[in-house]
Amino acid sequence: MAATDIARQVGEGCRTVPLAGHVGFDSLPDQLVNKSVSQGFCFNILCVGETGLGKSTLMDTLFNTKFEGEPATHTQPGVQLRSNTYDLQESNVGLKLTIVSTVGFGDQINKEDSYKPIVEFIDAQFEAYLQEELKIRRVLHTYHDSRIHACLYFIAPTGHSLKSLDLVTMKKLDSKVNIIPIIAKSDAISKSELTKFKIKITSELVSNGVQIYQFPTDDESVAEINGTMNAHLPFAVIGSTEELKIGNKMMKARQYPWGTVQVENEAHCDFVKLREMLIRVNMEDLREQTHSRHYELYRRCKLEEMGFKDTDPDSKPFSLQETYEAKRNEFLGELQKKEEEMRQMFVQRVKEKEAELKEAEKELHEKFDRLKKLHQDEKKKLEDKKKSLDDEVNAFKQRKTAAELLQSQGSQAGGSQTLKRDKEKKNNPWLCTE
Ligand SMILES: Nc1nc2c(ncn2[C@@H]2O[C@H](COP(=O)(O)OP(=O)(O)OP(=O)(O)O)[C@@H](O)[C@H]2O)c(=O)[nH]1
Ligand SMILES: [Mg+2]
Repeated sequence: MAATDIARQVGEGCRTVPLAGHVGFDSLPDQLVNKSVSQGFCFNILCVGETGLGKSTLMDTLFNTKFEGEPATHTQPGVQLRSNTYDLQESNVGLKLTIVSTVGFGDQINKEDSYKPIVEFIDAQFEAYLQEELKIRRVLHTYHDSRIHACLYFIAPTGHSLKSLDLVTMKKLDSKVNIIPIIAKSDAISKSELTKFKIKITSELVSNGVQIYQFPTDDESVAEINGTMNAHLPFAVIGSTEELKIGNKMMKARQYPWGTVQVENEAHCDFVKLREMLIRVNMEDLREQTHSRHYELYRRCKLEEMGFKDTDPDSKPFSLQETYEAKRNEFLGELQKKEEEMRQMFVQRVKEKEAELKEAEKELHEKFDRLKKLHQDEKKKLEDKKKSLDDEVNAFKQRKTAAELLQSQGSQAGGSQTLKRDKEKKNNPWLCTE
């Protein structure tokens, strides 16, 4: 490279200076590559699709391995996300691959909230990254970035049109993640139907304003292939880990009684196109778009929600300190307001309780007075009764004394007559006394 070629001009005030010889900063790109390779890469794929649509099989086929994972049942009460991370190595490049798969998607009768766990999962990964970024001691170079870089949306090979669940879910996700729609198990649909199905899906996505990921065409080296591939979306894929001998080569294929479908045959399906676009050509762009577009949007909304702005109403730069102070004052104001409300409520409650207690006290007093009066009446009645009984007893006693007196007088008179009769009986034993 000529010395003059190396010269750079930055802005108006910069001078172009020719170099007299080799300096060495042309190795900067190599330094970057070496650093990146030694640090390793990470890539996170989210597979959204109904149970049994071939998500796990496609991942196994894409990465030419067998990842763990049990098939899901159709009896899940709601949608869940299952995440697994693997360390992969190809040549000297290390890749931390995370595969997140939906479990139970489309299995519920009411599918209204099916997209929510997916949106929440994506947001949670953004939030974790934002929290790391906002830390005083942040270690972003060793941080395991779990943000979703690509969302493979599995469309059932119905041959008709997109289900409303697909449209709703994709619409909710399109501002958060790079969506690559794929027609799953495309061996279940005939070639002519597939062409119509692709057109139908594309027109439905456009008419519903769903933004799917477009392979970038701004880089000259990949503009042509990416432009061609954009026209092939959604890719119709087939997955299989089974290897069959075709000709004299072992190939991934699915064998049927009437023939064999070759996964890597472009005349049979778009698997190779998907692998090329997702892994070999655009992996870095997907990572970049996730950071610069989707995460940036999340971060902006979140920080604005927290009260941070870049400029104040007079277009002056907004200082972090001022924002913090303003937010703190707002928070303290709200706290005071809440405290005052609680105090008022407490006073009100105390007053109510006091009134209730007073009322109860009054009722008790009235009851006491009533009972006291009742008691006095009762007492008076009893005293009257006692008095009348005493009088009766006295009268009885008097009558008794009089009767006893009479009796004793009577018995004295009766006694002298008996004596006279005894004497007569002695003298005359035959005298009858009766
Ligand atoms: N015809 C056909 N069958 C496929 C294809 N891919 C996978 N299958 C079969 O579909 C069945 C389910 O595949 P999985 O990969 O377990 O599906 P999944 O989406 O991971 O299922 P869950 O994890 O249970 O939701 C298996 O029997 C696969 O062999 C395909 O491209 N075409
Ligand atoms: Mg699975």
